[in-house]
Amino acid sequence: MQVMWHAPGGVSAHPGEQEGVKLAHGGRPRSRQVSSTSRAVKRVGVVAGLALAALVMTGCDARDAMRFGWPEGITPEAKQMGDLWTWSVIAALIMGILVWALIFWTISFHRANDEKKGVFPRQTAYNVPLELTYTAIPFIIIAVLFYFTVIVQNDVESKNNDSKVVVDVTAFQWNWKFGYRSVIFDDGTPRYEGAQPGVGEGNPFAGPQEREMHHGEELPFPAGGRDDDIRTYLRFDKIETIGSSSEIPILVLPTGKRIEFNLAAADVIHSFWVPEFLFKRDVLPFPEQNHTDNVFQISSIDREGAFVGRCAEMCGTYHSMMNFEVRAVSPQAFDAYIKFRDRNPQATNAQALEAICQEPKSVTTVPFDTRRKSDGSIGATGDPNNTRLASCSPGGPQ
Ligand SMILES: [Cu+2]
Repeated sequence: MQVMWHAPGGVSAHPGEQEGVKLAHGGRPRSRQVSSTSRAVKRVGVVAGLALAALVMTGCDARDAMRFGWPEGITPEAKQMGDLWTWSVIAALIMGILVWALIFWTISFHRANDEKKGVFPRQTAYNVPLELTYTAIPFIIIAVLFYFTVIVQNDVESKNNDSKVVVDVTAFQWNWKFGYRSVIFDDGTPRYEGAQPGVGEGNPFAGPQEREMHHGEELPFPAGGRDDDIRTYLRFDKIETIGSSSEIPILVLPTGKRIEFNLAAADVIHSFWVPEFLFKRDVLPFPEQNHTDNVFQISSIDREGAFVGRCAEMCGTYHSMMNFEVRAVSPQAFDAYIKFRDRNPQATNAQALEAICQEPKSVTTVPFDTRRKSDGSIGATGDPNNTRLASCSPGGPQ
């Protein structure tokens, strides 16, 4: 129903027709109004110019700027997601600019002036074509976004039996364990099978006694106080890399190969996140009972390098330091790495990395001090103003 103004006596009247309204508001001469409008337009121009200058002068190149804050993806799936994000933001910006333009057009060129002042504006309700148009357009926008989202999501979640490397990822408070379940070598030598039934040596999921020993006080036991023997979903492999308070676990992976990740948590819910994969997935204890899809694949890592990995689910005291590193190396170097570790079960991951001429320690993040009763200094020789562990060497060859 169209809203009408009614005079107290029941006689319909436009407010402007009532005496005194015009006088009460006064009014500026038309010339002054035009000059103030052009001033407003100029101001908008200056602000837009400054915003553009800020963008250009911050030193981002165009491709950085077009990612709108996202990291550069290093997998085909990440690139698809990055493109979806970029185009979604562009669509949102076009819509935003259109709306801003309409707002500024209205407030600049449809201000009350002497002629219009006090006159009830023309009403445009019940314009059926217009209403149908602005109902239909958002539906079309949603449908297009939905279509491309589903296409990309299906690709990101797709799995096949073609993985060349299968990795078991185990998250625990507050670190990571990576095991190689199977590897198909690049050089054609027989497939490596590394799965080990049962609890392997170096089990990081020790019972309450060991936890007490390490931390100086008993901690609440996670996973509902269940014992180790019930956590049969946990995977153990011959070659494993376990993070500790003095070493960041480095997950070595080959470039250009399909890789499968199997996720499981030993205690509470964590989340496996490599920002450059533009992907994270929750890591749950008892994944089957919790009805989670704990397996995902990437079709390849497109370049060599070190990429930080993080826990993205608030999982307790040291959640923020629960980091790891993905080290992408050439397929040949990866073959050599697996063979070295297979032949030298006592060797550390750092030694294996050195053996393939890789920086033995993480270069993207550093370990953390787990001691609760810290006096602020790291070890006897530590610098209280530098909280980094003395034993770690960030940086190194990139
Ligand atoms: Cu966590």
